[in-house]
Amino acid sequence: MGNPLFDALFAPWLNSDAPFLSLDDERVISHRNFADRAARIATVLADAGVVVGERVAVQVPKSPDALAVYAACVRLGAVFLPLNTAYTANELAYFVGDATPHVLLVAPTRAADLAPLASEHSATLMTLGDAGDGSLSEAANGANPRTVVATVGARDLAAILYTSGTTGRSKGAMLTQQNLLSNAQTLCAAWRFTADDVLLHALPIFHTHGLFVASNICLLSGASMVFLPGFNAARVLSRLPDVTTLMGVPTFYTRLLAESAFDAAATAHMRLFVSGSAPLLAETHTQFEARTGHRILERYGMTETNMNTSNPYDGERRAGTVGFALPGVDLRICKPGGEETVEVGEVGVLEVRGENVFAGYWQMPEKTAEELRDNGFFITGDLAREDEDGYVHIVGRGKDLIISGGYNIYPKEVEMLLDQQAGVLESAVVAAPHADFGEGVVAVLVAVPGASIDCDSIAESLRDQIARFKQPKHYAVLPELPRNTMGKVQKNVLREQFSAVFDGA
Ligand code: MCA
Ligand code: AMP
Repeated sequence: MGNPLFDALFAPWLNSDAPFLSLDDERVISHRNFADRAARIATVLADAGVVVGERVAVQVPKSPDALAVYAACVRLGAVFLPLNTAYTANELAYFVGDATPHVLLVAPTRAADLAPLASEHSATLMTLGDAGDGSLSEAANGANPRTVVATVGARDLAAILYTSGTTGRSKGAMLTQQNLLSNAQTLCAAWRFTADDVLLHALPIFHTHGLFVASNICLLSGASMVFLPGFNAARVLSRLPDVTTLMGVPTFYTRLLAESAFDAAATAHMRLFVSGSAPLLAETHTQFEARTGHRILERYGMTETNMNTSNPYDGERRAGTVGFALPGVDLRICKPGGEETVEVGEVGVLEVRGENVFAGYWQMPEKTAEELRDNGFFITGDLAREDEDGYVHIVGRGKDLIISGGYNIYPKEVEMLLDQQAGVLESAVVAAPHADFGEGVVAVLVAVPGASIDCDSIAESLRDQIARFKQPKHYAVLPELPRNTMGKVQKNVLREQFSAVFDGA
């Protein structure tokens, strides 16, 4: 059995002095030193009682140690459960209650706030900061590196990543060792990653994009990373000479294009730019090529599936499309509500099947059954069409989802909070085009008869309840919501009505 992920991602480099992470302060951590740190962290987690299959929930700032916690979990056969650092205590309560992790690892600044939650669910609370601080870090400094590698199978869980649900309840996508490994292998080959590559890593490491797509590919190929704490256009520009590849959400590319120094000369040495997590406007693709001479490679994926499609490395990278199904991924476009496929050129619901597709939602068999068919096809909820050359176009979403700067927001979750606010009878949350984030959140409110609505105090009250990126960036009050004859709110009408609120943003 062994430990497939450990054997492929970590074992080959245990004794390598080649650089792995080059940091913002120009410190460089070798593969050997990273592995050693991960092995010490594994000892601390094992001493805390973490065994195969236990969840380790992690909400910490990006740092080499934070990535080493993932490596430690793989060594232990534990289930890594990363959480967006923007989530509030309120949001964390749900994840911890649902996943019942053995360890809850948080930033030192949040320890006091979250201690009651950890104790309520009998989780061991540990802390990890981004400057070598925190109880986990201190314990790891004094721990021996763990030499044992847990034996797990390809079908065993390696990670749970929560994705928001249409009903407002987040679902934990269970990802197996094989899901992660097969996708990393496929992407490494498709995008030609080798040990000579250096990836500029400016994404967060709590979502699929920065964690699995970016980091797993580098680990598998032996490539190194310039590992920045977050995206800052000037910082990215200054480190560009040190790298060969960049992966980002579309906002990275629009922000880089706003920098006049970002041009053909600055990017002449680059091998590859990859975009995903949200639609890249064809216009951005075209502008990028005109400015730099590079064609961005756009790909498409989901938390539940890792990556499904990609534009070709060789061959035409077609603007406004997500390319073709990756090797090993079966893709079909079905008529809504069934399994009958549409004709070429027609829009339908995209379904995918393959080793990349997750094992189901954590403790939600009904939700799993709704979205994962018995024959292995996963219903993505994205609307797509295939053109005559086989390129897949994502044309919309069947699910009521907003994607802002690459982060997902389910309107229902925000509407449920808005509906509880003083004076609010009902609400509708929609997206409006936003030049920086792609889509921005708009809240449309209707007042209880006779009551008035104070949007500023509502915005204030949402502050501690949901992550900042989910909070409406624009509020409007209407006498009533537009409805169709069935009584359903016509969100398309609202989208149209508020389509210009972020003009100039
Ligand atoms: C920050 N803010 C946001 C966002 N980010 N609001 C909406 N959407 C966002 N994405 C808020 C901040 O809290 C702040 O609010 C204000 O907007 C301005 O923040 P700013 O400093 O401009 O933001 P930033 O720190 O520069 O971050 C923008 C970012 C970041 C770099 C685009 O959001 C980011 O790294 N996004 C990547 C997300 C990602 O990795 N997605 C992959 C998911 P205030 O001023 O009021 O406090 S995985 C996935 O989707 C699938 C599987 C896939 O295919 O990859
Ligand atoms: P997540 O829940 O974070 O896994 O987000 C997955 C969703 O992001 C997909 O279902 C798509 O709606 C969207 N997405 C990811 N990549 C792309 C892309 N290249 N173009 C359009 N939508 C994308």
